[in-house]
Amino acid sequence: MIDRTKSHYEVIVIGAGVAGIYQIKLLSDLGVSATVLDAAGDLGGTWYWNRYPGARFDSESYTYGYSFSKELLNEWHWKERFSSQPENLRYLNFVADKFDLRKYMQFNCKVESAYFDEGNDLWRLRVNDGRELTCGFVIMAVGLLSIPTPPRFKGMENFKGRSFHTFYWPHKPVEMAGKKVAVIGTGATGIQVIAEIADKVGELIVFQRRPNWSAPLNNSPISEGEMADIRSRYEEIFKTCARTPGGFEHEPDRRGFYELSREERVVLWDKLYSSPGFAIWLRNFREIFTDEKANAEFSEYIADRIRQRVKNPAVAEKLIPRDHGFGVQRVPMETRYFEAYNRDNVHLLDISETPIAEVTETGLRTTEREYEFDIIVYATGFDAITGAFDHIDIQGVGGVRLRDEWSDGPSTFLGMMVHGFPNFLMPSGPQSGSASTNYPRGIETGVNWCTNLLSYMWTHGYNRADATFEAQERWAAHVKDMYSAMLMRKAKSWFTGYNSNVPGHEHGKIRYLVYTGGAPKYVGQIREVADHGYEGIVFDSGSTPIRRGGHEVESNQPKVSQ
Ligand code: NA7
Repeated sequence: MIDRTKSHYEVIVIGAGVAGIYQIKLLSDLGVSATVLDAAGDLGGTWYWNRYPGARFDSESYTYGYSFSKELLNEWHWKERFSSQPENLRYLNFVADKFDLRKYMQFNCKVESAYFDEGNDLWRLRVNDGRELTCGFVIMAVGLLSIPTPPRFKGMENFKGRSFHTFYWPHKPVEMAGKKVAVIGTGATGIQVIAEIADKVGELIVFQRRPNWSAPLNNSPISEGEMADIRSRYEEIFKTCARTPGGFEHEPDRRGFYELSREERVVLWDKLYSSPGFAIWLRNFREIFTDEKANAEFSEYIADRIRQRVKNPAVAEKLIPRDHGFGVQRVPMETRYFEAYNRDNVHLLDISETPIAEVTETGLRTTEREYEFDIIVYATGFDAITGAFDHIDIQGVGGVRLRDEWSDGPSTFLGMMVHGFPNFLMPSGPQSGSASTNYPRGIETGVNWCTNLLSYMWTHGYNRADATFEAQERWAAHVKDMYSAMLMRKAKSWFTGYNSNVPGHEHGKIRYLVYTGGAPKYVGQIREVADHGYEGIVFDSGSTPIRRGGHEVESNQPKVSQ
């Protein structure tokens, strides 16, 4: 007989970042016996780890905060339109303390394996401190970009100076004045860090393999008066986010690209170039995402902007991407990034011409020559979206390993469940809406849906929920189908599963990692599944009552609105 009353917890949440904090808030509201495990020394996820100079939102701060509590919205003052890492971490701590959530969290707890005990409908989790913890449900709030991927250069261990991946930027300030610094990588992270440190270091050499399209963030402070105005409009702001594809305030320009003259298009683009945040990407014509010719014309417009900002024409040309158009990869937003290359102490090295051959004791050697450095910064990205799953030995029914199931790319039901892995929920899993949306907007949707599913199970006395193979196949096919209209399907980017530092993730074989149909469509579909009694999920009943905070109680839980 199934006896879950002997489990340590009803629910274990893995990850104390943006999703895990909200998830434990809802579980604590329901009085469920639950804990959050995180490998880090404290809460915050992405905002705990990424302490590199220049780390900040590209989302408008007031669209990034949680929307679930009016009181919280009224209490928190976002100081900048695009808030920086220290402030973001303060915010998450403020939320955890305000709702007294820290008591549910266990830090320095790295989950090494999770195994589904079929006889008991229990998950058995092995933690790095030697404990085995059991629970009825596992909720994977592991983040999208939480497994950093340093390069695999020969001799990396020999370097005598300081070197780190941006994710592991030291907690104590790094002395940079007068230092010779190398930055490897020019994605969103590299672009933020380069722009921020250019005038603070002795010498900076940027090792660029491929440039990225990038445009001004146009950040500004938020005064008390402006914050009061934002507070009065929160409801409207979140409504706007809910109806836009990316979950931002930015809505696409619905005029047809080809209905306007070139001059009229440029009027819009001039305006967008000086507008804040992702406007340049998401308020643009929709054809930018789907039509090669429209995309090429706009990319050339941005290329001219780069040429105007970079004094040395040869350097400017190197900063202009040739292998992809604007916006088919995630667009990094920048603050005086291109101007950094006008400084005498900043040099751009094209390592597509002269690749890095090895790391030496004193610096880096390319195929051309050797360079000496005090500090080497690896801004080389992440094993995105599935990496955090692959790093835990997850075994479902019949001992099947999730990492084996996903070796050629993930297949999920709604991005939140995997067939053969019962009671295993992913509020921001691969193929979910969260992965391609303003993250907190996405995870609120995912966490609400997962919590409602749990409440439904508790109400009906179900012990086990598993997505059917057919439902999963349909979802995975739908996700793949959504990619077909998008230019991004061809991109060498983490959205398509590319990462040159992870074996098997080389360019050429697409992984359908994110839901590209837009947030409203995604929310509509997951809501429909719930409204139809969770069609596509098979439930099993057992005789054991559900554990709440150590008590066995009957359940009739209220729903969280989707
Ligand atoms: P990205 O966007 O994956 O960028 C990684 C960068 O590092 C990119 O320019 C890569 O060049 C470069 N890279 C990676 N490995 C190497 C090696 N081995 N040698 C040289 N250059 C390398 O990661 P980010 O951290 O910048 O951004 C990730 C997300 O975080 C971002 O989209 C935001 O959502 C937040 P490549 O393009 O592979 O030639």
